Amino acid sequence: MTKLLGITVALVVLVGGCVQDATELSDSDHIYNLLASNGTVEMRPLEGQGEDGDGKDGTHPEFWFRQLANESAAFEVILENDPSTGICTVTVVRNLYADFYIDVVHDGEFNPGIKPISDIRTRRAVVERYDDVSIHGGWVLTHITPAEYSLNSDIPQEVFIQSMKIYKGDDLAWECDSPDTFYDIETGLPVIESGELIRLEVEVLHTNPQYDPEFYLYAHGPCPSWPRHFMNDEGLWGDRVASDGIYSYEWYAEASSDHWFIAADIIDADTMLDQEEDDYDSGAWGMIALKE
Ligand SMILES: [Ca+2]
Ligand SMILES: [Ca+2]
Ligand SMILES: [Ca+2]
Ligand SMILES: [Ca+2]
Repeated sequence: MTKLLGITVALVVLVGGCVQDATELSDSDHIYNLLASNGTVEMRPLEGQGEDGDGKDGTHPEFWFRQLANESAAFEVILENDPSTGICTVTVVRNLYADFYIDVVHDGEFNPGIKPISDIRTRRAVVERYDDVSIHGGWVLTHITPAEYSLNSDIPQEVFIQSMKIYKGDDLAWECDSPDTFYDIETGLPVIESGELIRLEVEVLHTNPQYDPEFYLYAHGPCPSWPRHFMNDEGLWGDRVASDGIYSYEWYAEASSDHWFIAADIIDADTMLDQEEDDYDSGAWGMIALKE
């Protein structure tokens, strides 16, 4: 049975004038509080500035970035089975309202158009209840899937991420070819050390290509100078084989005080080639990468 949880976090609840302590919360409340406090389930909004691409031949915008319009901490948790069994699969859903600033006029001036973004971010998780109920009623996070970013507007989504691989040097450190794949949070997440040579390889799908290039693809992560860099299939910047459908970006991981979030972010060329039309079309996958 599927059950929707409220979006308000309540560590103590008032019932009939009495304050109940955390041990009287329901399993649903405990699971929500666990997920609200665990950074591993974070789904970052991929906002802010970054590298635009080569920027010189006029085929890329002069500037683009997403700016959050309304980012509350609220999210929705859908329980996929009865938590009384002691193990529960959940879906975590978080909306994203933002503006897509895009400037395609290469005149050295920032004179953008703005396209509205309405996205939904989804990831699934497995939680298990242990005997020690002192924290979150005994509920512990054990597995997560990647976060998947999809359009939540009337515009049909035509661009999709199909796979992600993270290499450390020449060694494959993490891979995913379905956003429904669960990863053990102790042993299955990518772990990255500052200064390591990282390569992200991505495969994508465009269901209705109209332009050449068909889309623009970006890596988000602990990259140099900007948190976002253009990915290519032209044998450049770490791309091992040109024109094989595998897009790449390679970099030395920047230092960070927090865990990283690595995402592959595809934007339709139709969105990127003008700054007037209300046609934002994008998809992304993102995964937490633990700091070693
Ligand atoms: Ca301009
Ligand atoms: Ca390639
Ligand atoms: Ca367009
Ligand atoms: Ca489109």
